[in-house]
Amino acid sequence: MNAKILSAMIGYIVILNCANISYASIIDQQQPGPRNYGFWFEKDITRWQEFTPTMTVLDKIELNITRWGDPGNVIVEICEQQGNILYSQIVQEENIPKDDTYDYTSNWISIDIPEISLNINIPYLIKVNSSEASSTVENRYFWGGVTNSEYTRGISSVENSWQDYDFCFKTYATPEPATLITFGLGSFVCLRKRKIN
Ligand SMILES: [Ca+2]
Repeated sequence: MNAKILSAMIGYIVILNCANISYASIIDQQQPGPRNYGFWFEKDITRWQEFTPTMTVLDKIELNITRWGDPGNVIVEICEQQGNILYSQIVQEENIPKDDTYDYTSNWISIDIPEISLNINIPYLIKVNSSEASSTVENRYFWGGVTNSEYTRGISSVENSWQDYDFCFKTYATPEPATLITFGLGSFVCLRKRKIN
């Protein structure tokens, strides 16, 4: 048997077997920073960042958050543009590192999402607010972001006054096994055709 065909067949079998295991998710959309400005949020002040996925299975997001004092828990939502909430999670205050120095030290907080399906090339929103009103500046959350951001697949909630600002975020998606199987079959057929020709 031709070595190329044999190796393609082995690759095909490996890919088929891989379809039965779970894949590590990879970053789809992001404004990774570094943060150079942030906006505070509280119970009645919600901030949002728009993103437009290129992959369908969203399974994690990360947000760049600064916490001063004890501002309550963070409420994170993934929403459709029309407002429908696809997913909502409360992140407990104690799971968000505190900036004791009040110098806007920020951290990436990670929110695992039980896989939800998104439509590619359709914009969605990540919305953030908190469970408590921020009565003093010493007890407040800030979502870090970037001025003159080059992320072009979405705008932020402060777009009207801060054009080209985007909040720092990362969306993670799981590659779909079907895509890999199709790729595997395609490679096999291509190599076979090459041999026949
Ligand atoms: Ca943008």
